[in-house]
Amino acid sequence: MTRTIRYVWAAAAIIASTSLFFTTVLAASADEWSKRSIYQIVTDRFALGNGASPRCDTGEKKYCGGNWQGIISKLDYIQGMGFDAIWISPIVENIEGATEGGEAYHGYWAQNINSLNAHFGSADDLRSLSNALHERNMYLMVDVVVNHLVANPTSDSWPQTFDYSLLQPFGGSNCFHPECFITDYNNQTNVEQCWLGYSGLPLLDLDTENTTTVNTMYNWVKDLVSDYSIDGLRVDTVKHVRKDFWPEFAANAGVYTVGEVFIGDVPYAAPYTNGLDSILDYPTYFAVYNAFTNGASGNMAVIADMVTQAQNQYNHGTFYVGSFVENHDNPRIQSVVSDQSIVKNVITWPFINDGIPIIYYGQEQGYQGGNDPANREALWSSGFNTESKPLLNHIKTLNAARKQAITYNPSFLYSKVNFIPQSSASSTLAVSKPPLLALLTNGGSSSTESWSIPNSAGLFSANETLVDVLTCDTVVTGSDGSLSVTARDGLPKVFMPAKTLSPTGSLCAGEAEGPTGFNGA
Ligand code: ABC
Ligand code: CA
Repeated sequence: MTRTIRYVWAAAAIIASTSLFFTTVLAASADEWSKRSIYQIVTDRFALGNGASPRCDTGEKKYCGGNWQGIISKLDYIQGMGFDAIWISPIVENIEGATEGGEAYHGYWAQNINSLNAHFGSADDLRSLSNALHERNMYLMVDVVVNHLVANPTSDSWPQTFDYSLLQPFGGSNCFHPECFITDYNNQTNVEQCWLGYSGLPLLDLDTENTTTVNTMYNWVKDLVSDYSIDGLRVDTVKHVRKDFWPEFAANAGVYTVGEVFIGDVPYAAPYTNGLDSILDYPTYFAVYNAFTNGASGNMAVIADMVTQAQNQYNHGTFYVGSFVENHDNPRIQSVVSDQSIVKNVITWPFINDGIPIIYYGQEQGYQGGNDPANREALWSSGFNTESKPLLNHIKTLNAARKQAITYNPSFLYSKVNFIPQSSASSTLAVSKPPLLALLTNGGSSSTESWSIPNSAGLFSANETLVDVLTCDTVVTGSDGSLSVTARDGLPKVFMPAKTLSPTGSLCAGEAEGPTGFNGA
């Protein structure tokens, strides 16, 4: 009897520790991330743990007070929009005080990679964030920088001098490339071995050809992921480090890695998808940005062309790319476009494209900041309003639609979006990945646009009811299964067959024809 009880206790202890393990560590692969949807946060600008709303002037380039406890306090806000992952700013200790470029509030100017940025909180705070996310089955993605560290110059003579002992754990000029600034983006050695920045604020370029330095970085990333139960990494400045550095870095990370290769060109970007799991899809970003922000001269056909190139040239195609339309380095869409129909089209893009959607904090609140630093506004000044925020609701619906599509179609995540040719190719786009069909336009709210989907596209059956999940309006296909849509509002449309929606689900339940209770959303 005693023995049986002991066994029961032992089993309970194992179950308890196993479930503890699963709630605190989700370290996730590219496949696991591909189902997710990411909310990108600039930690200093998102929320304060004490709920305060200090003044934050982006132009001053100073710390405004956001921290990891602040993120914990607003997880309902993020999850409520349907996101199940966040990407936060780099977490390590940065150069302190004012530099010529302001303070290191963004986190990209590391000084000691073995200690945390105290402005954002303590190691316990970061672990609490990681645990709080995992308890909600959400993932934590951390931004990491390998390419450089930052110290103020100690003399203005050339080459400049620095107190290398501040740069830990490297601590010597022999761990860095000799000082030279990048002058020629067509010369890859120059891009990799010269320095970002300028003499007023140089980013000291790590010697990633030096075996000791390289191994330090490999060990560092391994420990970082395990110390804070990180589920994925956004890797900074990837094109500034030789390509064959990355495979072993990714292997040591052991979680999904998505790299920043800031370039508008697919052939240039593609090789980086071999070393890391994937990249942030900048080529498609530029195509989308240009198509929607140039009025009548914007060309939607370029988007289809770019995505097709990416599908064909990236390793794993576009299945693991980060798909985004705003971030902290580029002007927000609403800094250049105010027409809300166009804005809604742009926001629709990452959710209907291949890959993992990423929304940059503040887009849901209609933020309008232009170039860095204006695009790093404090989110607390919005009051985290979830009422009367049309873009927030738009994002929530799109997250739900994508989740429902993933649930409905088992091969959704491993199918490529297909572009159905349209007669007005520069102003309309028909993007299909069953059960989603998105009709987009850059025409704006006073335009009249038409789309037609021939029966040869093989998408629908005769007289089939489709629901635009953004409005819950319905259309019915023709007797041959073709579809014609004309609209005078310039709004995006995301159609799903009524049979793929549930009468008890969150998406247009009144129009749904799927089985009751069938709904992932
Ligand atoms: C500071 C100031 C800014 C000022 C800048 C020069 O210095 O705040 O006002 O304009 C961090 C901070 C920044 C800070 C920088 C420099 O450090 O966040 O505020 O800017 O001190 C990553 C991060 C980024 C971070 C760093 C540095 C790197 O996302 O937030 O910045 O850790 C290059 C890098 C890229 C980097 C980006 C900011 O700069 O490659 O990794 N982002 C061309 C080049 C790109 C270049 C880009 C922007 O310009 O090819 O390499 O990115 O400078 C397309 C072309 C592209 C072209 C674009 C503009 O057009 O195909 O090639 O990109 O069509
Ligand atoms: Ca470099």
